[in-house]
Amino acid sequence: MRTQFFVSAGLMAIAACVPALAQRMQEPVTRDQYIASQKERFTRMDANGDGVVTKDEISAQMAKRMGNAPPSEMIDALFKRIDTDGDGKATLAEATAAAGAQFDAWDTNKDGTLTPEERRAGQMGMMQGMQRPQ
Ligand SMILES: [Ca+2]
Ligand SMILES: [Ca+2]
Repeated sequence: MRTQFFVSAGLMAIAACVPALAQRMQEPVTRDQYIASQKERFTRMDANGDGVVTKDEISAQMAKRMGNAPPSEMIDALFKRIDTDGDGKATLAEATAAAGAQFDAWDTNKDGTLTPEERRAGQMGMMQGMQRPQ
């Protein structure tokens, strides 16, 4: 009886500690919310704050998040998605447009919100697209 009490108290403590981020991922996001979150991400990646994100900055940001730098093909593929005019610089305007296009592609039932399932499916599709040989 006593043991059971401690177990459930422990579970409650864990539930209380679940990061807010994980909580956010559980909820559907609107197009505006999605674009706003991608803008935030862009700002974080723009390490020197010049309003332009380069491949090096993306690589550095991903290395920070994943512990090691991803392969350069992955960076190239990611970068190409944002740098639509191909001048080697990803601007906030390009990132915003890319986020909108990504939302539209991932919102498969076109209800204007992206559910965690739609997001996961979209990310899976993106990963597969990156791994596909040219
Ligand atoms: Ca560009
Ligand atoms: Ca949807």
